[in-house]
Amino acid sequence: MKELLIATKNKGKVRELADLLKPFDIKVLSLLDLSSPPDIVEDGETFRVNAAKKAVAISIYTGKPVLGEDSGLEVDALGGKPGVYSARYSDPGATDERNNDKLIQELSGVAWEKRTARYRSAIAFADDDGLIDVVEGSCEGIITAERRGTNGFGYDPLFYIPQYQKTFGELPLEIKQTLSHRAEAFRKFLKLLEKYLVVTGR
Ligand code: ITT
Repeated sequence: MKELLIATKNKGKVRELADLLKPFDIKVLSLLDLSSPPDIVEDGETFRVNAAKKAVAISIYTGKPVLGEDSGLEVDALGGKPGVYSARYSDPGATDERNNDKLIQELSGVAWEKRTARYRSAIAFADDDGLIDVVEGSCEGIITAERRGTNGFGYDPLFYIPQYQKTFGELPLEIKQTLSHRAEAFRKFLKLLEKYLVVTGR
């Protein structure tokens, strides 16, 4: 397999997934490289369903093997919100900036020990024969009261990793790539990919 298409328009995801795929001899493309990819309605109730929708829709459209990823943040004090709505938490046209402002506001006054949260990622793999499988990863953290650091994307400046006493906004990409929800799902995806390459002979 010479090419893997990643069914996302999120530059932060493309950067991390392309970096994880660097050791392999695979050209990485994303929806940012296609001129008018179809819109995918992310109306699934789980990360798994939305990831599968992305992978299958883009695989049907291109006829290529596709990785679809759906992810988000579950905050315990908010009953698991924003969850599958993480990208559009503040409003339908949300930005990372406004999403972070809303999260800070919703958690104002909540004690440190009650600010527990986790990122979740589901990675789906599909080709022109349909869905191959979906795998998942998660990463535990604590939501800070203020932004710290400018690395990463999304909620990273607010996502504190106790082991390092730093947020993903402060930690370098190399560390995030060993700990993150996406990295964990990606390690499972690699096993699917290995099997796929053997079975299909691509
Ligand atoms: P695509 O659907 O095109 O992949 P998206 O940004 O809409 O892009 P999702 O629907 O999966 O992707 O939403 C994921 C949101 O969850 C993302 O926009 C961030 O706000 C948040 N998120 C997920 N993983 C994250 C990470 O590693 N760091 C920070 N925020 C993350």
